[in-house]
Amino acid sequence: MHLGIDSSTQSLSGLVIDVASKKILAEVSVNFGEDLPQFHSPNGFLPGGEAGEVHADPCLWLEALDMMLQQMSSQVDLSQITSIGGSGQQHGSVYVDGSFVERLGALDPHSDLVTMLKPSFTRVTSPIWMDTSTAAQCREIAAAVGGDAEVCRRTGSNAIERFTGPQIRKFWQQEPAAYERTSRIHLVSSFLCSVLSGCHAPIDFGDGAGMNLMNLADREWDREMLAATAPSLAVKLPALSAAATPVSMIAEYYVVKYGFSPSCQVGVFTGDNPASLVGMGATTPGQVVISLGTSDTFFAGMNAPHTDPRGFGHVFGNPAGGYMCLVCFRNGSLARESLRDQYQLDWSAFERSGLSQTSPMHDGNVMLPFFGPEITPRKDFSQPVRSGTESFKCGNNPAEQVRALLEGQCLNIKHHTDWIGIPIDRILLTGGASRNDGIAQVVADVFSAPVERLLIANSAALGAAILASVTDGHSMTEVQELFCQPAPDSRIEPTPGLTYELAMEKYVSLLASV
Ligand code: ADP
Ligand code: XUL
Repeated sequence: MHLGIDSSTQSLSGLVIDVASKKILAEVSVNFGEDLPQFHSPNGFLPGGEAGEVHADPCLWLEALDMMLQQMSSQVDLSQITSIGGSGQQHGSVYVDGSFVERLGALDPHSDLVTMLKPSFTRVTSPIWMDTSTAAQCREIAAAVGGDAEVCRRTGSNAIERFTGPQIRKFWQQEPAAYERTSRIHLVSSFLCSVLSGCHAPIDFGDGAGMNLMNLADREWDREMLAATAPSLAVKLPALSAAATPVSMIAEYYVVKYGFSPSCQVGVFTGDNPASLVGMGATTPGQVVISLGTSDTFFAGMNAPHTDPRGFGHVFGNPAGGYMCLVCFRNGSLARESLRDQYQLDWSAFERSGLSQTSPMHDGNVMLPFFGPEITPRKDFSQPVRSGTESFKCGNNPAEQVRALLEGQCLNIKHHTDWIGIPIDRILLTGGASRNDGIAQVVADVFSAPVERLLIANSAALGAAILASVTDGHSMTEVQELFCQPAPDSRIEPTPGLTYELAMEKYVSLLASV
């Protein structure tokens, strides 16, 4: 049996798989807001941050880990777990002093993780991926190494506000003494892996690439990026390693407290998106995942580490080897909800029945589908831009607006992921809006590729459990075949003979005109 742990923005979940019986044996989730109200973080972070700062209390993640394991121990016999894998929200960082590793080596099963580890934090709160407070540091880092294109060439992404390097630079600038006292800077993933294994764990190539510090081609810390970020950084960073590489046996604390076997192995954790790629069964290039959540995210496996010439996309290490791309679109469900509410519609207007009132590329109408600032492309939109018939431009017919919004969103994703250069065989759709067959049909049509949805919703935790099985010697592909199955009747084929080439030309020229 293998345990996968995913520590995401709003919850920490555990999922147990059994390869022999091909079954998911247990799933437990601790919701940070509901289950741990004492941390005053209803959405997993501390509200009220100023100037774009979004931080979380790292003690919250420790308490959630204890709570999840406690609940899990009443559902499964944890002595049967042979290995643990994991993932964490990307980019977030945890800062500890030299006492951390001694404390890890002496965890007392009669106490709890927060009480024992809290004194070692040198930065009381952890910046997370929603933080946008480091624009100045991004500019400074890029200038020091020769511009954003050079940062992207080295690390796979331009200098990005939420990425860990700019966050570390800000900490060094604002709290130099606390930075000095910091002996190790972990990501959320490597922090939790350390806490379970009782020693400093490495950062994997997937999550490490989300820091603007790792050289993508060498898979080592990039000396110039480190020098441009903060002094003496090399000695404060964990080692880099492939995800699922064995780190150590689980610490005795968990053996005594929760009944784990002393021989249970802990493997190197990764980021939630690389873990999702594994859990969706989409690690092989040619398959792509589109997640239609609060924002929309596109990610896919890639062989070579070529980067986005427009500078919007990111390249990370793929836990299966090679690379993966990730592109985020801010106006995802938020834009679909804005349009729905503006016209007082419900989701049925976005279903096939609603869309059947119009035809694809209806009257040649095109919409830039942005209700607020967008990151891909980076532009401060405040409302959609429309081109087409007068009636459409006036926003008259709700059915026309819904179709143009969905087509515009898909055209925008397709256009901004064209640099990946891999023909798409299959699209795996996930996230809250993926259950909508109308939206799924538009995705299939615009991309001219079949769309499938998977049986399991928590793909990061499943990916973490699959990585745990790899730590224990299983083949990733074989375990993916057992667990990453499409839901029955979930496949949607592109409409025969339909092509969006002309619509794409119109979309790109409308985008260029604003
Ligand atoms: P996140 O994980 O980013 O918080 P989810 O993946 O859970 O978000 O997606 C939530 C969103 O899914 C909601 O905000 C809502 O807009 C959208 N959604 C839910 N049901 C439907 C539906 N039937 N059709 C379209 N969108 C939907
Ligand atoms: C990716 C990103 C988020 C976080 C949280 O770059 O910032 O997807 O990983 O899920």
